[in-house]
Amino acid sequence: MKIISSAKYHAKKIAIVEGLKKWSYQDLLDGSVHFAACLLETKEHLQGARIAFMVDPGFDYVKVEWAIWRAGGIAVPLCLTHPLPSLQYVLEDTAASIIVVSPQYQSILKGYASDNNKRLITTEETGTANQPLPVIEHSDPALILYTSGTTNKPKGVVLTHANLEAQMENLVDAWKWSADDHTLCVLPLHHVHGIVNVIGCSMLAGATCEFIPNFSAEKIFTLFLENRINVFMAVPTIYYKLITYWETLAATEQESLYASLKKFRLMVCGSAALPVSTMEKWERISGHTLLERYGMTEIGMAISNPYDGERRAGYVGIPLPNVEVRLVDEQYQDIPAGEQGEILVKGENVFKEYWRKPEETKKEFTTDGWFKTGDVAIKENDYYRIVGRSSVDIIKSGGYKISALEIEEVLRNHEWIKDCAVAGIPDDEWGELVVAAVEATDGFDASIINQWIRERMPAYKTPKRYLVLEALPRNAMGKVVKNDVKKLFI
Ligand code: MCA
Ligand code: AMP
Repeated sequence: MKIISSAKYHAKKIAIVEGLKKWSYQDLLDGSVHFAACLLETKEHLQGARIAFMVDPGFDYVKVEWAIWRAGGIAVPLCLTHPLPSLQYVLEDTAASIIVVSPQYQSILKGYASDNNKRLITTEETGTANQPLPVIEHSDPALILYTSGTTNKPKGVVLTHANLEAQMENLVDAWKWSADDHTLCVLPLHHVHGIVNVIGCSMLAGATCEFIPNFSAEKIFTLFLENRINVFMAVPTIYYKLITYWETLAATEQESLYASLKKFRLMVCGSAALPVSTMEKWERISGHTLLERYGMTEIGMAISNPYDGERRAGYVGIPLPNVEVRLVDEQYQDIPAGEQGEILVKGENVFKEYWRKPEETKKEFTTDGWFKTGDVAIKENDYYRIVGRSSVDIIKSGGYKISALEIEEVLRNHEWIKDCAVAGIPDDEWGELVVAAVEATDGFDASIINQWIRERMPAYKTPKRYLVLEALPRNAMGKVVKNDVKKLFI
């Protein structure tokens, strides 16, 4: 694993910072060897066993992730804010045999683990240092991440070590990461953006990655003012929230921030469309032109504005080196220049398969091996611009991908709801807001429904607005017309 050889090369450098605590790459190497021994017990190789982990961002997270890899397991990061049923879905779908938790999450999963015969261990446990570690092949699966799609339940995306290395190396080269960089991680660590772009790239480059436990505009600006951090990556909603907070500051504080932000080497935005207004405002307050890029759980990053050349507002840029991109029509034929088409992607960065879903995997690739992203783009003067998605059932809100069908499925279980249609509507802050139109029975109460669905789904997946209808708009085939549902809310 290149990330391990790079850590050995940078052994004395500071890898991780959490508040006043600091760890070197040597600490990470030692910590992950000990924890790998603990995972292995008497085994020589985990042989691709799925190891789920619910660990706070920081040293322990990276230690556990590397330990799973070094012991030959597949890492399955769990979302720290998901309710038990969502965690259970991932644990059951992957058939994870071991669950690793930060001590404070033990109580959430203890009952589940003992009822289901799973080994539950905390990050505090440790094994012996001299246990030999297995040889890890490039083609071995390394990570399973869950992503919502056009099916109602999320699918597990299997990424191999080769996929992850290709994704990281492409970005380290394209964005000129170096061992002198110091980044701040504020993103959740069950998605590619935080795992690969922030932690993976900084670790591969021998840079320093600083962590805060959760998003706080105030805390982020306080750290920026200390002039250590020079690389930052976030979703558009985060830049929007930072701008909103900046607007509440006194002029002197705004000036100090400008002076600190101006010194950054790189600021990147992605995971959802960056509104031109957000990009322009950020440039005014920081003196920085955000670098927007386009990616997906299944492929990592594919298209990026250039590090050195023009960063064009409203565009995601040009394909990264080593990533092939095509725009095609509905028959998967190349479209004429200047027309819109679905983005197809090929390269070592592209995932291996959906976990235990061979049919779904096959459906998402063309017969000659191109991955169908479902995103529609147009190429103008060599730069790609994302114009939409081929499925109205996929919503992107706060940088999270949300399946409208998954929420509808849950809503339909409530006795007050005869039928429903969930859609995303444009919103400056969140990108899209999740809304639901429902055919309701007497007694329907939106606030009770909201509470009810929150107990079953993470808060960000719950509809923010409901519209009570007698009948949903349908086409001649009796199917609900989602675009008409969206119009009802705008
Ligand atoms: C939260 N709230 C929302 C949403 N999310 N309201 C509307 N729409 C939403 N999407 C509400 C909550 O219900 C709550 O309301 C209030 O906002 C605060 O919620 P909280 O979760 O505390 O929000 P936050 O802490 O302010 O977090 C916002 C966030 C977070 C920092 C933007 O959503 C985030 O970290 N997003 C990043 C996701 C990400 O990394 N995606 C990358 C995946 P109330 O108070 O009423 O309860 S995509 C990817 O990896 C690909 C490969 C790529 O291209 O990068
Ligand atoms: P996920 O499956 O959570 O990894 O989300 C991937 C999806 O996010 C892509 O298929 C796009 O729809 C969207 N996305 C990522 N980056 C951008 C961007 N810069 N502009 C528009 N959409 C984006």
